[in-house]
Amino acid sequence: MNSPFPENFLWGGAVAANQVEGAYLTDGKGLSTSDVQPKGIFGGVVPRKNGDSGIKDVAIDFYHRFPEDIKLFAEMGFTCLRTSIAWTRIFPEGDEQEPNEAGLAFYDRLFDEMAKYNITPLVTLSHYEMPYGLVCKHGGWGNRETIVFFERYARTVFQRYQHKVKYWLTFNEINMSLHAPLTGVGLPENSTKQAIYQAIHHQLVASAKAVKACHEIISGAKIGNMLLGGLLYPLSSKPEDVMETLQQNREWLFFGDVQVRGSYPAYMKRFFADRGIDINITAEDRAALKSTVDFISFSYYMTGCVTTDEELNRKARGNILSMVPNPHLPSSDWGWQIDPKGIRILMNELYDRYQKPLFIVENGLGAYDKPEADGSINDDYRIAYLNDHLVQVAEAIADGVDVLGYTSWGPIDLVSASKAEFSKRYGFIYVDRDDEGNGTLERRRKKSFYWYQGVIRSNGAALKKAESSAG
Ligand code: BGP
Repeated sequence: MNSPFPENFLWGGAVAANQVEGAYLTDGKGLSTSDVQPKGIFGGVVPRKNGDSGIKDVAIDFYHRFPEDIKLFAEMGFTCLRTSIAWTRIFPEGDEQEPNEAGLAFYDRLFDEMAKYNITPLVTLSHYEMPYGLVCKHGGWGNRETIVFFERYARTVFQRYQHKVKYWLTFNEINMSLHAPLTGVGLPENSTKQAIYQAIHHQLVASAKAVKACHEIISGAKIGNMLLGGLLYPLSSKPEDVMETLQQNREWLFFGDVQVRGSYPAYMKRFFADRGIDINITAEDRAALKSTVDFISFSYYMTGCVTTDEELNRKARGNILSMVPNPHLPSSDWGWQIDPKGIRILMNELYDRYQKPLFIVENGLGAYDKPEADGSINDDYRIAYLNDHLVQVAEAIADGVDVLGYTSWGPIDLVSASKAEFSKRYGFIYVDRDDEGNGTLERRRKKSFYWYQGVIRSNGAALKKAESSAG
């Protein structure tokens, strides 16, 4: 097909500090909420002392090997790399007055390396981690004071990297806090909805303050929010199901509504009242929320269905978002339903709702890869998945949606977020490591590496409309 992607479309991949860097206590880094969840965000807390082992402690050793990895990304033609800064490298406990210079210096080296290849950094301030010190000593985001600590951290990195980083994101998948309170807002997993929403409120204020600070400090910067694009369909055309779907979609769109529109949407008044939730919002908070994002970024992996049928809901309970499976879609090895058309629907919905540019900052297929006898990895399933999604991104662009770029999740194999597995691979680049942490960490190009290189080189013209993994 001819390229429907704009000339300056940013192509690349996305990683997160805690899933690639390793070096979890190196150069003065403090313990993060990710470090105390060695089995992932759904694997529980293991209070740990220095030296305990967990697969993320080394991850893929990006901390030391990033020059090799950036070179491989450049070989694929990346014009953008999304990564995050580990807050604990900069403020190890979270409440210090002065930053840790060794941590700041690391990201200087990383961004300089990217600049060598003209790779634009897209940097998340907080990707599924915060200083564990803030959780233990201050009660995480439940405490209003955390806004002050976060703003100090955000201003520090904006100052330091103002000439190197122009694209920023505030909190990764900010709407996940309801499902993973420790990871999202530094609260215990059994926290009440009241406590979680108050913490979320503090985080939304902090996000807006970061937007303001970014605009003040960095000329020409663009800063976005980051939503888990959890699009839900009604399972049936019953009006009850359609209404319930509207409500459940609002539960995650609420975050975007605040971050893009600068105030709480009207529907949340009833939502909170029905649940006996009473949020303390000060006049100062309301004023702060008025600093709104420049673009909307989101992750997209799957869609789900909503029903008011109690029996079906009972059966579905237990999966991450309590979604009911869609009978029309296949699933990945991990049971995530594959829905390429869903990304086009989601993009249209978000653009209709906000009229702000979108950035797809995560999308990909977690799958088992089996190296052949000669060591090659023929991941045609991954190529099919990505191809089909990108074809739908192109359709959305043709629909009129303004899109800044696309960074696929995990361009190099990394530790999975939900359960800290290594066997769930997303990469174009294979990393020799297993779930137990064995392996040489050697990097190898998979078949998808050359495929993505061709897609980027042709600015999307090499995508195949007919190929289909699903849907
Ligand atoms: C998103 C997270 C990522 C990433 C991805 C895939 O929710 O932002 O950090 O890991 O999901 O999930 P998983 O790693 O569990 O397969």
